[in-house]
Amino acid sequence: MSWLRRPLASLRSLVQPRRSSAPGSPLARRSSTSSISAFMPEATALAGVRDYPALRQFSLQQAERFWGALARERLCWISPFTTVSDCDLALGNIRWFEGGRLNVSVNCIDRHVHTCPDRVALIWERDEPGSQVRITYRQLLEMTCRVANTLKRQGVRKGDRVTIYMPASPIAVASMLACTRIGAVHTVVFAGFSAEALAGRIQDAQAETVITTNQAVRGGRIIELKKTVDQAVKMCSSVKHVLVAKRTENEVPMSNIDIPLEEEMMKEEAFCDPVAMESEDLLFLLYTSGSTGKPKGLVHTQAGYLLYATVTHRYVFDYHDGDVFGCVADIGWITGHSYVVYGPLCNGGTTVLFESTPVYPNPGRYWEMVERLKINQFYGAPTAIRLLLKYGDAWVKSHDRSSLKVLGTVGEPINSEAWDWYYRVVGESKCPVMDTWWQTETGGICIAPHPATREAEIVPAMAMRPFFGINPVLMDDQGRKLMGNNISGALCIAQPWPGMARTIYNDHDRFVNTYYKPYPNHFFTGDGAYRSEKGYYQITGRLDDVINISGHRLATAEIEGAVNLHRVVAESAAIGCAHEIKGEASYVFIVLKDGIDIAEHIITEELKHIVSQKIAKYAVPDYVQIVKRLPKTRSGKIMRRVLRKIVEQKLDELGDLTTLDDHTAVQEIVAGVQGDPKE
Ligand code: 7RM
Repeated sequence: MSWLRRPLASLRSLVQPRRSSAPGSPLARRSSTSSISAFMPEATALAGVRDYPALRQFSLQQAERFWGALARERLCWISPFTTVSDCDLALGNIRWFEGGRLNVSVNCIDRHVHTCPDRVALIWERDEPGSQVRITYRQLLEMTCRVANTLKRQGVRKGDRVTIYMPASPIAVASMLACTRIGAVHTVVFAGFSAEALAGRIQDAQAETVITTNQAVRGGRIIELKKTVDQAVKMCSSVKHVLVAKRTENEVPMSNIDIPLEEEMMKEEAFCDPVAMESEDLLFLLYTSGSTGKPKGLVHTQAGYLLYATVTHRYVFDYHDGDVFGCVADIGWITGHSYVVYGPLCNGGTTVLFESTPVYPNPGRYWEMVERLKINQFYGAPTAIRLLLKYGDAWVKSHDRSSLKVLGTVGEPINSEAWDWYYRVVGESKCPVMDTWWQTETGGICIAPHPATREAEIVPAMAMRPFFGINPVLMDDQGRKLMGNNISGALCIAQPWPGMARTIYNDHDRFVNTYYKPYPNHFFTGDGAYRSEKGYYQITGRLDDVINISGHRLATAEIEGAVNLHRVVAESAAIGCAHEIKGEASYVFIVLKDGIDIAEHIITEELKHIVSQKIAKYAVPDYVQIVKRLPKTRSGKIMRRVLRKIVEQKLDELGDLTTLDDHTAVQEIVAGVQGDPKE
C-alpha cells in the first residue's frame, strides 16, 4: 500500500469541494467570516489540491479552512467552535477554536471505547524485559475515572494544578488523563529531576496535589522517588496531598498528607463524568529551560494542542489503525506528552510506555522490544542511537525488526554517521527516517521529511519539510527576512498554528519578550537553521545560552546558578561543548575566591554533586577548569562565545575581541585548555 495514497486521500477529503467554489469566488470569500456556521458549508471547498505541495499551500493560504475542517473531523466536540483562530503574534495572543467545548479524555479514551473497547491502548514495557502489561481502552477509561474521582474527593477542582512526578506507566498516563477529565491542569516533572528542581516547579505552579510512586525501577536499580517528593514538599507550603502509587512492593514512610492511590481509587466509582472544557482553558504546564536560571512553565490549552499532536502523529509517522507506536521518550518531556500520550491515544492507537534504558539488560533492548511487541514506528533520541552504534551491529541484527515501517528521531541534531546506521542497520534501508524538529513551545512536530509522497527524497540528517500550516522563515541579524535558498539565519515561524504554546505560566511578559519581540509578528524559535539549495531546512543549533545534553534542554545560567553556590566559587561560566554520545556536554570555568587553593579534580567532584542535587544528574558538568579570570566585555558581560572557541580549539575564530576588557584572561585560559590532559 502506497504511503501516499491513504493519508493524502483522507486529508484531501477534508478539502474536497462540496459545492464547487473556486478560491476567491464570493462563496469562498464568505468563508473568512468569523462565524463557523457561515463558512462551514464551504469550509472544505478547494479546487486544485492534487498533491502535497498544493495541500501545503492550501494549509498556509487558507489556514482557517484547513484547521477548521480538521478540527471538526478529528476531534469530538461537546459544542462546536465559532471561530477557528484569533491570533495577534505581536502581542503573543493566540486563540484557536473559541466557542467550542470538548473534553480531552473523551477524545483520547471514551470515543474509542465505543468503537473498539478491547483494543490495546497502552503497552507498558516495564524495566524487566518480557514483563510487559497491556491495557485496553476500556481498562484505561476505568483507571482514569477512578483516579479522577480520587482527585475530586481530595478537593481537586477545575483549573487546579496537579504535579505528576512518576515514571512512564499506565497509572501515570491515567493520572494525566484524570486531570483532563475534571479540568485540572497537570504539570508532569521528569522523574530524574532533583528535589529542589521539583520544588521550584511545584512552587511556580502553586500545585496543591502531587502524584508520585513509592519507588521507580530503571536499569535494574531502585530509585527512591517518594523520598525525593518528601524533600521537595518540605519546601512547598502549597502542597496539601501526595497521592502515592505503588511501583514496587516495598514500603515507604507515609505521612498524614500521603494517600495510597491504588487503595483509594478502588473505593471510587469506575465512571466519572467528563467536564466540558473551553478550547482555550489550560490543559497542562510543562517546564523547560530558557536562557535564564529560571525554567519557564509553558502553557498548552485543550483543543489546539490536541488537534496538532493528533494530526502530526498520524501524518509524520504514517500511523494507521492497528499499528503499534513506540516512542521511547519519558512522559516528563514534551515528546512524551505529544507522542506517547496525546497524539497516539487521540488517534485510537496502541502506544508503548518505555520504562527502561537503551542498554538494560544489554544494548539489544530496543530491538528485542521491537521484535517482542511488533513495533511499527520507533521514535527515539539521537544520543541513544550514537550510544548503541558503538556497541556494534550484532545487537541489532539478532532481532527480527520486520515489523518496523518508520523510524524517527527528536531532541537534537543527528549526525550523518548515526543517521546512516539507524537507516541502514536498524531499518535495513527499508524505513524512512524522520528527523523531526520541534520544541516544547511548538506542541508538536513542525519540520520533518514527511508529509511528502513516499517517493520524495529524504536527505540524511535533515528535518527538511515544514508540516502543513507551518511557515518557517529565516531572519538575519537586522531582523530582515532572508529570501532565496542556500542561506542560514534565525529560524522563525511566520504564522500561527493550533499547537503553539499560549503563554508562560504567570509571566506573559517573558513569553512576549522571548518569542515575539525579537522578530515582530513572528514566533522566534531560538534556533538557527539553514535552507538548502532545494529549499529544505536543516537545524544548526541554539542561538541563545541554552545547551542540549542528550536531547535535554538546559540553560547555562542554571548550571552557573548551582555552581556559584559552592563556598569557594567566586564566579563561573558554563558553555556547551561537543560530546560524542551526549551531543553536548557542559564545560564549566570557575574563578576561585581569593586565597582559596583546591585541586581541580576535587572541586570537579564537589561541583558535580551540587549540580546533581540542584538540577538533575544529566546536567552535571563533564569538565571543570579553574581560571584566574573570565573573559568579559568592558561592561562586564562574560564572553561565552570566546570560551566556546577556545574549547573547540579554534583560536583563529575568536572573532571580534575589541570589546574584551583584559586580553590576558584569554591567553591564560588558552594555556589551561591546551595543557589539559582531559582533551
Ligand atoms: C521536542 C523537543 C527543543 C530544542 C530545539 C532544538 C533542539 C529538537 C531537533 C533539535 C536539531 C532536531 N523539545 N531540537 N529537535 N535540533 N534537530 N530534529 O526536543 O523543548 O525539549 O527542545 O531541541 O534546539 O529548540 S525541547
